[in-house]
Amino acid sequence: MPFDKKFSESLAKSIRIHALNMTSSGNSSHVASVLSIADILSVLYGSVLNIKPEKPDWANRDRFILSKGHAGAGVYAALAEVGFLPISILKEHYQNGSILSGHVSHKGVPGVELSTGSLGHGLGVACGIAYAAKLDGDSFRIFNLMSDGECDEGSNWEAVLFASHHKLSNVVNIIDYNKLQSLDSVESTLSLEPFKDKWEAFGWKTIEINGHSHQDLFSALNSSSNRPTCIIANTIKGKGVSFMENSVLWHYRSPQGDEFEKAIIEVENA
Ligand SMILES: Cc1ncc(C[n+]2csc(CCOP(=O)(O)OP(=O)(O)O)c2C)c(N)n1
Repeated sequence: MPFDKKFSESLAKSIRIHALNMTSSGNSSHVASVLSIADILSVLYGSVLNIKPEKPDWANRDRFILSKGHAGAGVYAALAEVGFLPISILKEHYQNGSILSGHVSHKGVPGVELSTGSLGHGLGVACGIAYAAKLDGDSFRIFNLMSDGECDEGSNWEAVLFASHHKLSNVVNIIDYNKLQSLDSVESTLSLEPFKDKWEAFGWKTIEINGHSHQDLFSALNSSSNRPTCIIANTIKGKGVSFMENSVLWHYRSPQGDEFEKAIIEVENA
């Protein structure tokens, strides 16, 4: 099926609007971290992942892991938009007793493969699933979405070696390269550059793209190789809301009152 860019961009807009509503009504953090990956989630859930909402545990489904689990609101929104969850449940996000916790949880939530939040674990699990799938002769793919700050965790680099050694061609790792962490820039915290060269040196096919271009994302996510693939997606933290873009303030701040209203209007009119 040809890629439907209009559908994909409209899905990303819905994810952004849900994320603003969820973080505002739950008074929770990480809205900018979700806005950063809304386009990536939209292309994955809307056009790439081979999944069946009516059969969330279907054995041959593609696996998706959100390793930057603090952006869980985005995954819940995407799952609701494609039919795994009722849209109405999103208003329970971050409320007492809700299954939709702030950091993404698989407990009772169809479509979520792994609970995350402690950074640095998604890629290792993805590579383990990929290795088992290869041994079993399974054909599904495993996608992991991690943050740039998360690359400071040493556990990832063990997984990177492992995937390359075992030629895990069924793994696609996407890095949300928004250049910001929670309190400062990536560059001043622990520099990653030359980033692409590092992944290449570890034996991964590495593609660098604009992480807000749906067409580029679709092409990169569908590219094949006999090696594991890493997609460095250049993104803007807070993308879509002018006063949240490239600002560390919005890692923890929750959109309330006028700020919430202004943010919704900007995303709706984009
Ligand atoms: C192991 C671990 N250490 C610290 C934290 C606290 N923490 C939450 S988000 C974050 C960093 C945010 O920056 P980044 O990982 O680049 O994510 P993004 O900017 O995409 O939100 C940190 C340190 C954590 N979740 N896990």
